[in-house]
Amino acid sequence: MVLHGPNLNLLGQREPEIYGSLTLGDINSLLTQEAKKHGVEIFCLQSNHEGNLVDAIHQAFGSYQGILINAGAYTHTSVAIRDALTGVNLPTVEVHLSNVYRREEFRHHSYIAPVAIGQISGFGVQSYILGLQALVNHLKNLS
Ligand code: CA2
Repeated sequence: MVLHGPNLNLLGQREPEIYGSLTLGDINSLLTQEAKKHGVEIFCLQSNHEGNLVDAIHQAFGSYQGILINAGAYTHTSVAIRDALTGVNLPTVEVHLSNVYRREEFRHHSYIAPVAIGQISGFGVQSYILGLQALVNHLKNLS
């Protein structure tokens, strides 16, 4: 399951200097193509609402093998999303388009990173592609 958090629906329409010019639809298409190369299926969902993201994480349990998540600003605030990830205990990779460590101090802390396999930040859409590759590789090594 691929989860996109708040405001990521604005991609391609605002702040291209930070987040690039691709839309969320473009990113989902690129991820779908990449997934096919690896013989896996993905389901992509974006929400601006913390509870919806929590619900989606719960629904991933039993239906999906792993989670690729850009929780947007909730990365830095949401104990609820972290608890949901801990609760379902699915392998999770955290991604960010921008390098959060080059930005404001409040973006340097992630509630998700300690419960994720790993984090990829700063490579634009490549962060998602690399994150998907890392997640698939991790899952294939488990089986
Ligand atoms: O770099 C990332 O991927 C972020 O997760 C993006 C979040 C930000 O709060 C995180 O610190 C880092 C913000 C997403 C907002 O996306 C927009 C896209 C276009 C226009 C406005 C916002």
